[in-house]
Amino acid sequence: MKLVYSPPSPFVRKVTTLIHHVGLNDHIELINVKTTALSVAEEARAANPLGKIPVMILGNGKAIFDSRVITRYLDEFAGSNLYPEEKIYDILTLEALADGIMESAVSITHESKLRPDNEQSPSWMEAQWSKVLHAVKALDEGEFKAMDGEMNMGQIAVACALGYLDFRHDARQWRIGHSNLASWNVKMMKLPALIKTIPTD
Ligand SMILES: N[C@@H](CCC(=O)N[C@@H](CS)C(=O)NCC(=O)O)C(=O)O
Repeated sequence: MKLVYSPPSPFVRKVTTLIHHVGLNDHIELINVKTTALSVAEEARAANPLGKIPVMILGNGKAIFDSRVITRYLDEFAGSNLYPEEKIYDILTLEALADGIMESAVSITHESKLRPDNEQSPSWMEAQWSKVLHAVKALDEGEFKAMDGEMNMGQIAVACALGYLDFRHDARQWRIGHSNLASWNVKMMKLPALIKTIPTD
């Protein structure tokens, strides 16, 4: 199997964390690409018409995406039970929330890094940050049951989303007023697979 990826992407990090966590490293060849909406990497476009990463190419040449599809596939492949049936909708909802944080945070990054100054919209960026803060507040207030108990893919996704906030939007200080979530994150960050996948440029 091959994974078309890039270490700074939080969506990619969900997949690479799972790969390390379940010990699949030796089974997956990593293809590191630089890709953006304005300059799509050939390898990403060849495997995914949307040109987005992560995308995984299976042994039979078939490509699967996006991150949620890949993590479910690998969880089943490894038998790691990160999506236990009895909690499946809680876990998928938590993962969707984490992915939503990533989408908003990545869109702020793109607005500020890819667009020229005169095309940037501060009100758009603040609206996206407001989504991040609402999600962070709900997580801090314990609204999502799947945050507790046995390690699951929703929890890994939240840790990757928070890691991306630290990586690209540190100055916005998401921890202020969210001490429960900050403490939860400290505990999660003891997971070796999350330490191995801390994002870098
Ligand atoms: N919903 C997708 C989102 C993937 C995504 O947006 N990836 C970004 C990198 S963080 C990307 O490939 N951007 C390049 C582009 O938009 O063409 C997933 O969960 O995999």
